[in-house]
Amino acid sequence: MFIKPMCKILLMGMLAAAALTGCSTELEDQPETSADVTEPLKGGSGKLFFAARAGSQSQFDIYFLNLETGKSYQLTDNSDADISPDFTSVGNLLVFSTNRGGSYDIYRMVLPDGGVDQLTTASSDETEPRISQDGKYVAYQSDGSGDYDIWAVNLSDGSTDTLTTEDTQETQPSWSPDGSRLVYVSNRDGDFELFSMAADGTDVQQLTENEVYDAAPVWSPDGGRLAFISKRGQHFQLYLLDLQSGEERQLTDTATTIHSPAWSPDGKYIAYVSESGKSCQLNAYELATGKSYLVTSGFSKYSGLSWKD
Ligand SMILES: [Ca+2]
Ligand SMILES: [Ca+2]
Ligand SMILES: [Ca+2]
Repeated sequence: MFIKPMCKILLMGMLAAAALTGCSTELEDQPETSADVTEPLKGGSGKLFFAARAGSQSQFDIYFLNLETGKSYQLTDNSDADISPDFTSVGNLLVFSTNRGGSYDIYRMVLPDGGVDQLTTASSDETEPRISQDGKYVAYQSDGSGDYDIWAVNLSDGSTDTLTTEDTQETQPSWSPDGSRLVYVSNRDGDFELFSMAADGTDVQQLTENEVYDAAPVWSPDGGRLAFISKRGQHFQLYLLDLQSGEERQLTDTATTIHSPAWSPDGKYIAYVSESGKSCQLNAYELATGKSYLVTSGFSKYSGLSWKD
C-alpha cells in the first residue's frame, strides 16, 4: 500500500487534518511571507504532485494533493530522498528520482499500489525525470559523462539514449504536450539559457539569450508558451516565454525565491514554490488575473511540482 492519508494541510481556508505517524509539522509553525499571495486557491482541479519535507531533519518524500477534495496522500515513506515526481494518467504512471540505491536513479511507480521498478542503474546521479504524456518515454538528466546531459528511457524496452553530448551542463528536460520536442537548460554559451530540441536530440534551438540564470522550463498544455524561472534581480522569479513571438514576461515580483513551476492541466494556473529562509509554501499564479493564491503550506520544504488531471 503506497497511498496513506497524510499530514495537516491548508486548503480552501480549512484544515483537512489527518494524522500520519512521523509527519509532525504544525500548520501554525508556517509563517506566511509571500506578499503577492492574496487568498487560498478555490476551484482548482486535478492532482498536484510534489516532493516535501515534513521536518528539518527528515528527507523528502512524495505526495499528491487532490485539488477537488482538498485531501492529500503520501506516496513514498522512507529515510532516503525521493524527489522530482512527474505523473501521467496514461497507465497511472508516476516517475521520480531517489537515492535509495546509493546514487540517484529514476524509478517508476504504478498508482495506486502497483509496485515500483527502477529504470536506471548507473552509479552517476539520474534526476529530474519527466514522463511523456503518452507514457512511453521518460526524459531525465544524468552526470554519467562527467557533466550533465539529457537522456531518455524507452519504457517499452528499458533502452536508454543520450540526447545531448556537449561538455557543458544540460539539465531539466520538459516535454512538449505532443511529445515531439523537449525544452531544457544549458550553459553551453557561458551562462544558463533555455533550449529546445526534437525528441531524438536533433533540431536544437536556443530560446533565451541573456546574461542571467534561466532555469526550470515547463511547456504549457496548449504548446505555445513556456513557464520558467530566471534570476534577473535578487531572487529567482516566475517568467513566461511566448514561443511564437519570443516575448518574455515577468509574472511574479516577490522578496522570496521562486522555483519548481508547473502548469495546471487547463493552462489557467502555474503552480510554484515560494521560499524564503525557513518559510516555504506552494502557490498558484492565475494567468487571467495576475494573482497568486496559496495552495498549501503544511510542510517545511516543497520542490518538484507536477500538476496533472
Ligand atoms: Ca544512478
Ligand atoms: Ca553535457
Ligand atoms: Ca541566461
